[in-house]
Amino acid sequence: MTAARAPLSVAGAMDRAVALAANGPAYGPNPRVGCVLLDSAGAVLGEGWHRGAGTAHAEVAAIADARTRGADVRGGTAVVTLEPCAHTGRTGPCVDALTEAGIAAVTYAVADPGDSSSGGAAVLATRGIPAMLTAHAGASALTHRWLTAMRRGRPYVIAKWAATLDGRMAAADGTSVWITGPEARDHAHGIRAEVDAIAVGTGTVLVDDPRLSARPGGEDGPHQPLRVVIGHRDTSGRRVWRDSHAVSVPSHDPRDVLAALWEREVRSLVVEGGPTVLSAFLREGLVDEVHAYIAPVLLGAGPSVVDDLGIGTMADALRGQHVNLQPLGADTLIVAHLSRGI
Ligand code: AOF
Ligand code: ZN
Repeated sequence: MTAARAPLSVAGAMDRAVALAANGPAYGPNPRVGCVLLDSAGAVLGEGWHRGAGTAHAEVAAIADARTRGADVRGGTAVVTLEPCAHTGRTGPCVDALTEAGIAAVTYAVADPGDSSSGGAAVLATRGIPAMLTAHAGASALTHRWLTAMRRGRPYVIAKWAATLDGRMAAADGTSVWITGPEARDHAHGIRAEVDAIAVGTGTVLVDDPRLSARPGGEDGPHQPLRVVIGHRDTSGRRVWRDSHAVSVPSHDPRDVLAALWEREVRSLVVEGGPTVLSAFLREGLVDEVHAYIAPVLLGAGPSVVDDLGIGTMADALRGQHVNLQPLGADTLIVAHLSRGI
């Protein structure tokens, strides 16, 4: 027998919906969404979250959960982290599922920015179901990358590098392995496992022959990002091409890269180097987030992480905001947002 849970306020249910949403995958074309269905006394009737593109949306999952519990959701309130969708995509409109289930009111935390999917709250209102937007910091944080991508019409871009204290990515002789330690490298693999694609230039492929796989904890994870090689040089036979989950974009214009990836439903991208590719994205203002893994190492010579960005004076410097520091073994990860986008 399960113990009866204490009734939830709508705010408490939203906290719960955010926690449920976090169970979904961070990668993929769809956002992470969670939903809790409450009766008028605040008892939980059903809960659900979105498990990725092609699967049930959170609202439909919560209605199905209520059904398996034998709960009657008619007259209930749906508390959902994203505005219910009004479109038929891979699945049907959630506004219809909620209406047919007899839900009487909806509270959501983030408006849907999609061209076809948005407008759900207005549709519900015309059906006599009030749908109220109540912002929630956790829901915004969970959807930040996806929302930025949707609003910009291009993948969310993370520029990642590992460097010495003096900003160098390799020694004068070109050796670059093991600048940072195992904790930093493992963390970077965790980030790879959360995104849709990883890009490097042909130079990096030719010099380092990277696998570009996501190996959190040292093992290939269940989700592998698309491997992207930017540039014109021939890299055939290298490890990136070991299977078909890789693509070449023969251009030096980052906009071409982002357009090609958007077509493939890539919504998040990590750009890992080398300096030419990183600099091109930075110069064009196409980096949303920088992940700099800094090792307590000095080289004094060797290539810098980025080349000339066309910045001649301090007033034009690119400045990070919302900076976060994370110690990783002997190294430090600095995360800085270059644009908020939303
Ligand atoms: C919701 N609840 O759980 C999700 C929503 O291709 P589809 O049918 O999966 O639709 C994807 C779009 O629907 C997605 O881009 C977003 O606008 C919305 N996702 N909506 O009400 C959910 N995942
Ligand atoms: Zn939906």
